[in-house]
Amino acid sequence: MSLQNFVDSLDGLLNEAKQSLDSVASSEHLEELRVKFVGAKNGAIKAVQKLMGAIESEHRPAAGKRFNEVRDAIQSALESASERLGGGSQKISNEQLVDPTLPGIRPVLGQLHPITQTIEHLKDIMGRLGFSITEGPEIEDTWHNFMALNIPEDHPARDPLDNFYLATASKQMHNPTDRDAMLLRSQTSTVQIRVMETQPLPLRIISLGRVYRPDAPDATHFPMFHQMEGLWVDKNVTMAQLKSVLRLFATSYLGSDVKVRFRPSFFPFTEPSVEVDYWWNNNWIEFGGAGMVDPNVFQALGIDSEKWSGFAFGLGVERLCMRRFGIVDIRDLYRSDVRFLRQFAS
Ligand code: FA5
Repeated sequence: MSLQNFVDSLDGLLNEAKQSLDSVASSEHLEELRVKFVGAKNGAIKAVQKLMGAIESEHRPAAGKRFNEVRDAIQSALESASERLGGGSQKISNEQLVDPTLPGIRPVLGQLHPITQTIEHLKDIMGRLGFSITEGPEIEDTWHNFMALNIPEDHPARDPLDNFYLATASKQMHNPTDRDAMLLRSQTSTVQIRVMETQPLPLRIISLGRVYRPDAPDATHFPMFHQMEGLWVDKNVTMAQLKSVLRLFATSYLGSDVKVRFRPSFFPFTEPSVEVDYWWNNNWIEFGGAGMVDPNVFQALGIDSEKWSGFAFGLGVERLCMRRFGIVDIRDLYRSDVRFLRQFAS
């Protein structure tokens, strides 16, 4: 076959393809034309390509060059026809995907739980009164939870019905009188002991954290709650200072109109001891206990009670939070109902 005849066949094919593709009016017809001209098996371009083998070898490079040009020209004519018919079947423009006139979606912002907000607030107030912040473990031994706090073996506070004693790998059931029996701490007063065991005197600390008691839940009780423990040990610390600190704290946190009442009470680790009430909703509500550190506690830790004196207090964080936010039922704090919690924006 001569080069000229081959080129004529190619040009004829290109003309035919262009004419058909210029007038194609549907995607179905376009697909038929694609198969007809460039189909992998029986496309017309394939048939012309086969003719190349019959061309004299010296003209084959020119024939190949022309063949490629025509094949590319048919390919781009197919693409233009496809675009003219709407960009093929699947192409959708970004403008079609996004409707900028729709209202935006407001992102859901989290916020701090009211108890977390309260803890931060209490730390802030007590920090300004010169107290530094310490922490202690929630799983305790009976030494820190009872013995060192002068709570004797037969004291009802150690009863298994009033505490969450733990089973450990070595023991299924702990005898509550064992020094190494473990329990979920029932009060943050454990931290008083841990601090006096490890830190040099004088000291002025608070510790905020969870405590656990098998109390039946009601409006003011929950089996897990938080306490703020305070401890001030120095030379000549007095009961008058204890009362001043608690009054200052109450007015800073609850407002200058808050009424504070101290009632004589008993705790094994303080002497004398008081209970602290604040006036709320036409009622006196007990917020915590306090007192002067009992000399027996100092002695258990090897501290000279003739030289050092101190006061300690433990306040219920939930009850403070409830007083400030006007929450009447402690259980609402732990229902995890975001409709309720969202009211207390931080
Ligand atoms: C104590 O826990 C003592 N450790 C406080 C103390 C510390 C006295 C230092 C002296 C020196 P009490 O058991 O009264 O005391 O608890 C203190 C406060 O925790 C209570 O006044 C109350 O506000 C809160 N509280 C007690 N039980 C619950 C409970 N089940 N749910 C919520 N708050 C509670």
